Amino acid sequence: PELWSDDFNDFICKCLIKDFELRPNVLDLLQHVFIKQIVGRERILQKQLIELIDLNQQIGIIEKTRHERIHTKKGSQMKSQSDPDEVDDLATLEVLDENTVTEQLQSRYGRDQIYTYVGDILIAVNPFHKMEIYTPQHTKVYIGAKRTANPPHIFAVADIVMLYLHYTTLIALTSCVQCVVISGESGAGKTESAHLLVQQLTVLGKANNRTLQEKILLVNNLVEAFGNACTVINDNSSRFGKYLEMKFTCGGTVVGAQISEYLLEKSRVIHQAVGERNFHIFYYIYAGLADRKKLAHYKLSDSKTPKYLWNEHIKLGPDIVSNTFYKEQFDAVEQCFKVIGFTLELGSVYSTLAAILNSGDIEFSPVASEHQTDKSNISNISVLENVASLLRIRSDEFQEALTSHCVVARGETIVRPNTVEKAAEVRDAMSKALYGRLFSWIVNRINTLLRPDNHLGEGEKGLNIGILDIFGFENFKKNSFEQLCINIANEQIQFYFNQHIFAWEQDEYLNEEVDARMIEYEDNRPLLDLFLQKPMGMLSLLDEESRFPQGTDQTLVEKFEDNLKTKSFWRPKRVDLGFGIHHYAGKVIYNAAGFLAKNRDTLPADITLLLRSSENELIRKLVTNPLTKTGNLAHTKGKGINTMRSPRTPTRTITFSGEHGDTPYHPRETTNMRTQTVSSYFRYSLMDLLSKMVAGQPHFVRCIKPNNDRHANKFDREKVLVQLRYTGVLETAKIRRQGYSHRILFANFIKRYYFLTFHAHEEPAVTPETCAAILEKAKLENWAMGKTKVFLKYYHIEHLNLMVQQATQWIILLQAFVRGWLG
Ligand code: AOV
Ligand code: MG
Repeated sequence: PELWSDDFNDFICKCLIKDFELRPNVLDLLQHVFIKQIVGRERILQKQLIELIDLNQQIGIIEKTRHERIHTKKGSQMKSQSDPDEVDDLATLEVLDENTVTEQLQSRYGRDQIYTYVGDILIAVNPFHKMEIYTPQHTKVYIGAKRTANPPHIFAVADIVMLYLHYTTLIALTSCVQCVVISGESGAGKTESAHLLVQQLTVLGKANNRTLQEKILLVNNLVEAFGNACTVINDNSSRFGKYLEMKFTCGGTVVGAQISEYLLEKSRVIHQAVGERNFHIFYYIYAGLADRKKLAHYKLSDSKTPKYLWNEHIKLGPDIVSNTFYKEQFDAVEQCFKVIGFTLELGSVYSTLAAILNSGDIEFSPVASEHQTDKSNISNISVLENVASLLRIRSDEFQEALTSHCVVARGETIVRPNTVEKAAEVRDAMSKALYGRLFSWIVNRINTLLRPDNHLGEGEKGLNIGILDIFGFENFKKNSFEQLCINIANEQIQFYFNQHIFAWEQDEYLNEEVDARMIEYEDNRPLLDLFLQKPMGMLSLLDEESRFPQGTDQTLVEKFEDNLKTKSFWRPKRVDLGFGIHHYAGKVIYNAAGFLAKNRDTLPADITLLLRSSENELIRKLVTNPLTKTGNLAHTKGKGINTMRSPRTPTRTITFSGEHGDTPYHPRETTNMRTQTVSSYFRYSLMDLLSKMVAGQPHFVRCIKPNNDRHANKFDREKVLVQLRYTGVLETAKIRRQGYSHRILFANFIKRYYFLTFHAHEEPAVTPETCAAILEKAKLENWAMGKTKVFLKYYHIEHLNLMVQQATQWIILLQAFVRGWLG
């Protein structure tokens, strides 16, 4: 046929597709037809083509051998139990029980196969040692390869996500947003997985702009220096939730990134539990500034460790300032700042951090006088002056704001003294607020610097891949308000997973009258209600009690006990202020001490006003500018924010929290400091996050922690089993084997795939028969037809998508080469 005509494309397309499973044959053909003719004409082209063919042949060979082992073109081939060989996909196991699944994971882990699929979900077992599976060669091998062609890998997830993204460019059928949800308990490997994904996605996103690629890679490092800390579970534990969105043009080139941060654990700034540390950045800056002989400039001393950094291990300054790792990290963080584009503000950032460190050392003493025992004084005025000079505020006003407060009564302003405890509270509240706002400011600044606007054409919305990495489920010896919030967030993510994997899918079988067995799964909805319902949920009760001036942590726990009548909540005996919750991931005993104060989280107006008068622009910004989130607030406003629609099944809704008509608000957008509480902000944050996720097509990565000791090569069966149970891995495997994870309207299916079977100019009728013809031609089995939709298994869609991709890729390639060859 005539070159570049529709018929020519059809011809090429068909010969490629026909031999899809035997790609080397196609390559022979190519070599035959093209290389011979190129010889002597275009040496460079020839070389390139051979390289490409080499690469594809390599992939093709691995593909062939692997292929036969797992999925054949007939679909999923079940492994028999007697087969000692491991499977890459648990959904293909013939015997699906806890034992077999754990055994599989264990034997794979023993062979350093940390990744395993459960259908389209990736399980990652933390190796706790450096693995040689993230090299540039691995990057290459996983690009555009069929999933079964290579061992399971996080890079393969990146590829699939990208593939989905490309479809949105071809035909805007699915949502333009892909969303990778990484879950698992603390220390399971979520943050590492998120890094690896971003790494692979920047390669796939062909960032032609090297600096942009570099910037995006550094974003995680930067925010983690400020938002991560050492806990007893994880030396690099995320103390905030992070949703990183990578932005792409419709052509698939990465052009920017945006981060949303959720619920930073600010209390860590002023206090850390036994065996834990403050946020990394404080140690980095302390050591880094010492290294540069700049401690004095920032009013720090190398012999006297700031109190906020004290813990049982480190009491002495030299331990930190001589730490070379910290120094290197400080240089690295500064490099991140500079590459991303922070410039003039760096000095102010350091001053703010130094001011926070110094604040912790301000001490108060009671003023001994007959009448006023509740008054306090600053014991070390020089420290206070240091903080004032770092913050560029007046020290006399600062002293006043710490040791007294204004009350407005009957139109009159009265100044009341602060007790020593109260003054220390104000000091700590300021430190927490400054840090929290600094963190948000950094995130906002990154978002401004990496905004994709300049790279997208007029009116071009672009495509979007979001990666969610939150703090994992935690159960310490002592659990406080922070753990409660963290665990509620995980509970919500688990709920979202259940909705997607089980509830919505099974509903559709009923609606479409498709015969499929229903899978039982653990529904954690009652638990979410326990926390989030209004007015009687835990967070509402907490807010209510926080509003009572006479409320105490004791009255709070009593209130919980009186109102929360469910098996999931109980009061353990012999634990003062204790209460227990049976979470999806296990039982946790909380201690309510400090709950009310932590929830109120008030920054006195006097301090705010004082900071607003700072001569430092950054400080002023932190307290005046409403730092709006990147979150799409408008999107949720007005609608009744608590119910979100599933994009796939418009009739289903997912309930987040509270009653209908609740109005979300952002604490930083309101000036009324009295009404906001951490829990109401938390509720809003969760909603904001979920509204983003629900709008996208999710992909799940489930991280598993093989042991509690962070040992390499140690697989604690019991530990793993518990995680498999609570994450519902077994049920997931069952539904992935029996169910149909993809449901596509006939018309959309035909629009997307007809050219695999029909001529480009043909217009096949929108009927189940046309769909069946396409599926049969692709040699797929085990699909089902509903009333309006085609029901496909996860591997069907992979197969089809890859066919389309290969076809289009090769067409483009051939066209390019022939064009070159024709001269
Ligand atoms: P997390 O994000 O799930 O915990 P991390 O991603 O921080 O857990 O992983 C904890 C540690 O496990 C890392 O610091 C690494 O030492 C190790 N690790 C995890 N994944 C890998 C991997 N693929 N290869 C090598 N080492 C790995 V938390 O943030 O605490 O919930 O709040
Ligand atoms: Mg983490």
